[in-house]
Amino acid sequence: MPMERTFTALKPDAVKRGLMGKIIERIEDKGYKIIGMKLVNVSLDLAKKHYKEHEGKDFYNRLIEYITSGPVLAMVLEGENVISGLRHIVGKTNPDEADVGSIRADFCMTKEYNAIHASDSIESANREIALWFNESEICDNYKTSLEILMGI
Ligand code: FUP
Repeated sequence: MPMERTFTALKPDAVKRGLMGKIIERIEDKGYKIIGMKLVNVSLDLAKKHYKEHEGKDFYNRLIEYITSGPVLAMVLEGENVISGLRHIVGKTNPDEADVGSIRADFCMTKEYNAIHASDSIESANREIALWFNESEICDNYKTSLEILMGI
């Protein structure tokens, strides 16, 4: 099983609704290790770079307006297959289509305000981690109890 890193961000609706603790609890309960975490007022420049693949789409302007409308809790996670595993926990973009038990199904009503972003591939994860975090902000100098149990 490959040990991976991914980027995830709790969006302004999750921060403003007081859902940060509940969502972080799901991440920690799964066993993923949080190695970076900060509350960010997203600049227009960062928003455009983060969502560059969506430039030109009909929802793009609203998406940029929304992600810059309040703080975002940015995180870097580490774990076995964390990229696809976290996407599974997050659920499909549209909360109506997300599996019950996923974050988006349980906490969200619309795909515009869907609480959380999670990188969708190794390439995206590497790009997004480098975009949002400096190397000095990564705290991977500790072991979780699960890592100790697994002897890794
Ligand atoms: P996801 O990978 O599930 O976060 O979804 P996408 O990368 O496809 O889309 C990024 C964000 O764009 C979504 F979280 C919400 C927004 N979006 C819309 O507002 N309308 C759409 O039809 C699709 C995406």
